[in-house]
Amino acid sequence: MADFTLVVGNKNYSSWSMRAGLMVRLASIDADEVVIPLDRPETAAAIRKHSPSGKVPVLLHRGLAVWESLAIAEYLNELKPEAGLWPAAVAARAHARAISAEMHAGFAELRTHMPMNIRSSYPGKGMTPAVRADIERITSMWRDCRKRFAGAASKDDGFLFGAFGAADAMYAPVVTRFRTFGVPLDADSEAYAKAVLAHPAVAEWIDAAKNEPWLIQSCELE
Ligand SMILES: N[C@@H](CCC(=O)N[C@@H](CS)C(=O)NCC(=O)O)C(=O)O
Repeated sequence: MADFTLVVGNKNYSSWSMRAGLMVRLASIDADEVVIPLDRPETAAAIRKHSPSGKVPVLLHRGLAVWESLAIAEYLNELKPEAGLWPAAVAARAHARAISAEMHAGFAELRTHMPMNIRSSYPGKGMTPAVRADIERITSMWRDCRKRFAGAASKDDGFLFGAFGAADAMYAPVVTRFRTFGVPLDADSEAYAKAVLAHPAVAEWIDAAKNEPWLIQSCELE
């Protein structure tokens, strides 16, 4: 049994689980994984056994439960600062935390109208003026990060701050939503989306999502 356990929901539908799952992979810790299928009669009780908020993800470590995706990022960063979850430079680090917090707190229109569903394809659906505004804000942040911070990092693998980090994990489910809903992207955002999808931890999560047996009917659009 590993020292850590990450409790998540369906990999196909649970964007917050994906974020924490990617962060755990980045931190290179040995973690067991418990997947609790969402939207079933037994779901709430099963989650409550591990998570005081009644939500996933939750990271369990030596009697401690850490819930909320951003708190999990900070906990992993404290234990494994060498993993580079946040950028090394102070200004880049502040910016990475700000855009991650903006994701955590915002983009309700995008999240409502383009729900995460990795294995499905709904090109053209879900677009409204408010969703478009969310997409414009997100892609302008991506372009700005790439321009201001990625080139100045010690390593630029095509991600927001050079190397894949917690901020990229926060936006990875947005990238998969853009694919599910066939959202056309400008050239720089498309290059970033491709880099995210090609990252081994993201590719592994997507594969697992595609192979899950569960279906949540309310998340499947017509
Ligand atoms: N703000 C939380 C959001 C967690 C969240 O909303 N999780 C959803 C799944 S994506 C959940 O656990 N829902 C409970 C349920 O469906 O029963 C975070 O950042 O971790």
